[in-house]
Amino acid sequence: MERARQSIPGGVNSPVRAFRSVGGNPLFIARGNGSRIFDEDGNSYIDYVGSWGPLILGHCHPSVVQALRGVLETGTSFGAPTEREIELAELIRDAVPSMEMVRLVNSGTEATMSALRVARGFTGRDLAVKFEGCYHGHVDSLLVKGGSGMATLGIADSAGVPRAFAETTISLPYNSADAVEQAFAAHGERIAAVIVEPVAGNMGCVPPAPGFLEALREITRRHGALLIFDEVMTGFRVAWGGAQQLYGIHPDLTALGKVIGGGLPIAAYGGRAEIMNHVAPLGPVYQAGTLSGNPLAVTAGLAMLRHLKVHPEIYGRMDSLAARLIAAAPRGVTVNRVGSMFTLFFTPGAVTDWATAKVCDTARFGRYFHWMLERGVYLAPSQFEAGFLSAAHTEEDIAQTVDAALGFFAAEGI
Ligand code: KE4
Repeated sequence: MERARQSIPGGVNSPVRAFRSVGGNPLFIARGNGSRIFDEDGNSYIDYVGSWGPLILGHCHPSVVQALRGVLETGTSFGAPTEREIELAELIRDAVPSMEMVRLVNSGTEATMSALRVARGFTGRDLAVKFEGCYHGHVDSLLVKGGSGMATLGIADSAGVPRAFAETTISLPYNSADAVEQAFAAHGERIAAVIVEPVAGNMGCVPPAPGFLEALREITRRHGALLIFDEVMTGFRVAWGGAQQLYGIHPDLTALGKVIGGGLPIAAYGGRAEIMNHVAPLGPVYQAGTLSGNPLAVTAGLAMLRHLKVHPEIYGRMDSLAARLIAAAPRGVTVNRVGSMFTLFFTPGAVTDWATAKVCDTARFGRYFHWMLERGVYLAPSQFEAGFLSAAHTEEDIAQTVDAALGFFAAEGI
């Protein structure tokens, strides 16, 4: 860690990896296999981070490894169209019918940034609505927090974001359809899009309240704004067709990432053809990428998605294992779960938005995190993140995890 800090800010290439909110130094990981990761000291951990979602089949799944082996010596990148990019786009369209056209990019941030730009280009409007506690990558205009009132323009939540950028975003309480109505009443004709995590994962796992997504669909349609589902985390995770399949809502645009790359850098955005036809080279909205549709990443993504497609039973199995995992939670702890993504919140109250998530006892979460780590269980190093099961997790993994957690609850007297 000291050596890393000499060359890399905070010693990490992404802030959440630094263990800042739980204390201590991050582990340096040497390798992964199945449901486990191994640190440089040879310690083994049951992994509930899964690279923050991508590794739904676990580490080094044979189908992904074999597929990559098969293409390693055919070239790593050409900067030209390849057939397998079409195959991945077709597979995504098959799983997510609302994505009539798909553009591959390299990160979830690129996917949401591009979807927002297309929405602005298509509608000719500038404003966007997001929700507090939702994270859509480090897009300048989306790194904002809510203003004082429901309809006030956003305030930058990061240095380096110009006020003018922040003020193009209105940040509202998640699960509040009334707040969205108020924002549109005040700014409706200027709002290009509402972007939402259909199941929030970045304040911890927070499912949509009954009727919330339906309200977003109806309000945006009524005001001529677009509905963007940020399914970077939920895509192919909560169901084969993502949250939009689970809740039966058709957004205008969708952002995907994580799982579709099989652990390599791939993301995508897409939606109705009449909207996506505005993207260069067809239309006036510019978006590009040197490594977009990279042959190695596409190969890994195709292998993972094809495996998921022929093994739909994986979702049911992960669902029942996850249900067993969280059954151990005591009364003083609130658990939210959608399929194989879940969060234990150290608060007795329901967690339905950022206001109810942020009251969690984060110091207790820090103790929980380290207690579990010492017992070979690797959790997301923040109360405000989702945990993930994979197809590789076993009954023994669950039993070991539950045993360690029960020990913590007893030690803390909850
Ligand atoms: P990336 O640019 O990190 O690939 O994706 C950004 C993103 C967009 N949308 C959603 C719903 C996301 O969850 C993310 C990224 N998620 C975080 C963890 N919650 C990635 C971990 C990190 O930042 O290192």
